Amino acid sequence: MENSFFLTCAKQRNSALKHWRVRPVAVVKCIHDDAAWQGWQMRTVSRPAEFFKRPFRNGERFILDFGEEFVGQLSLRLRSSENFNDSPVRLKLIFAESPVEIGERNRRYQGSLSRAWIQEEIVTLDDMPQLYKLPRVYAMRYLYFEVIATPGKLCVEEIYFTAQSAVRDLLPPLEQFDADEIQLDRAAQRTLRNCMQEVVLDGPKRDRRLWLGDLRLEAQVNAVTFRNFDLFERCIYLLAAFPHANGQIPACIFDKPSPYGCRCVLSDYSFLFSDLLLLHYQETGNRKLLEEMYPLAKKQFDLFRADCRNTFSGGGIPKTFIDWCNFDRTVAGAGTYLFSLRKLAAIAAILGQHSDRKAFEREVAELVSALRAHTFDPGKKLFVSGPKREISWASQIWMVLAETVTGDEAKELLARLEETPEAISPVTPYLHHHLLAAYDLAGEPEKLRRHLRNYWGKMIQAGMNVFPEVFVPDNPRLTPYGNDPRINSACHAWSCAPAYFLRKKQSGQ
Ligand code: RAM
Repeated sequence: MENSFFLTCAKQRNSALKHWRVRPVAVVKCIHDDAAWQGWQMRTVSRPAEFFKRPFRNGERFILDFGEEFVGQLSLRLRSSENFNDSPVRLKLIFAESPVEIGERNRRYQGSLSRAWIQEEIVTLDDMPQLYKLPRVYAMRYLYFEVIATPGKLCVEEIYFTAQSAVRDLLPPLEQFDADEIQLDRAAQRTLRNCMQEVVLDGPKRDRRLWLGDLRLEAQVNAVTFRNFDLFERCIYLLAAFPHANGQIPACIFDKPSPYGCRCVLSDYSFLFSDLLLLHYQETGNRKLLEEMYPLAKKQFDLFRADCRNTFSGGGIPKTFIDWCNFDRTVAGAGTYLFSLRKLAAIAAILGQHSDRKAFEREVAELVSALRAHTFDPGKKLFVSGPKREISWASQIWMVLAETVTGDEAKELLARLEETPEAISPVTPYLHHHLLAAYDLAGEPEKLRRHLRNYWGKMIQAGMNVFPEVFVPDNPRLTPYGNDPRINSACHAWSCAPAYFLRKKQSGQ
């Protein structure tokens, strides 16, 4: 049942968007190149001003590069070369975040999500000349433009994109940033900016939803960059407004045409709500919000307390996300519970709920000993998960974040991981963000910096100007959704870690 008070609070938060006009910076060609990321790269062939001096015939096509990714709407000012319009104009348009979406436009779609996410349109326009604004909002850097049919020849007088976001300008770099860090920071800010719409979207191309787990990482980056806390409060209220019948927060919210909760739940996201609240309180001092949300945050643990205890008897917490790959999530899931329970105890302390705080702290201590006793393999000196005693980066990362191991022990655990090639590696920047957080908490600033430069730096080297949903450097076509990388989201806000870790003061420094 929806909570109308929270919904009203959400609506009271400012969600106005800023709009600005951007124009193409180059005419480019899409070239197949095995050495390029996903097999495609764009090469500049001319400048738009010169290129548009000539008219276009039936079947002609071109690609425009807007220089960086934006989210917004496209406008076309068109006319036919002689004003004799004996038929409509028909165009095919493809809006692309990455070259692969244009390079493989004719390939049969093999993704497992709806192909309606692919940003392509057939547009038929009567009555030349005209200025036409496409009604849909797209996320794009590149525009593919094909003249399917035109009366006479088609003249392109103007093409522009009206970009939109809750924030517009990126912050200048910090003084100490070197050239690589400036690029990492800008791409991270741009990623978050593009996703900051009326709510914070996971990705502006796909799924265009407000996801709870994503929001927590985005809130960290917002705190060191745009500091638009109204938007984040709006998102917190929306998530809280649509609990499931058992009290669990939905994993995501659809905000249009009017907000509603998703049927899907992810228990790790539900626990992490407490960390999101704590950060928001620390940044804004909004105690009222913390008080309003406390019962809901607490409820998430009541729902899974018994499952978490079952971690030690062959069970575990159901439906956790952790990362996009196939692996045993039991230990990592318990880690998210424990990490978040510590945050809930901190909230209880702030709110003066002392008997709650004591109970949570007791539970934390019990869990730490049980996890160490039952899931730490003394021979391997690593945490092992599930009946097959799987070793994954996710388990170790969450055991460090949950402070099951601390100090030198945490450092050694993370170092040992690097020497364990069979450990299942992270797939998404979401889990890589948590690896950076684990390095930070363990007091390993050098490793943090190195990993940030290696992993996110490779995205920049691959030609990206925003950070994607999944990134495995030696598997460019990897997608969690079938077998078609065009469906991946190339601008995904859970990937904007660099701005946070470069701008925040690191522990141990
Ligand atoms: C996908 C999106 C989203 C994430 C969920 C679990 O739909 O990538 O960002 O939170 O999965």
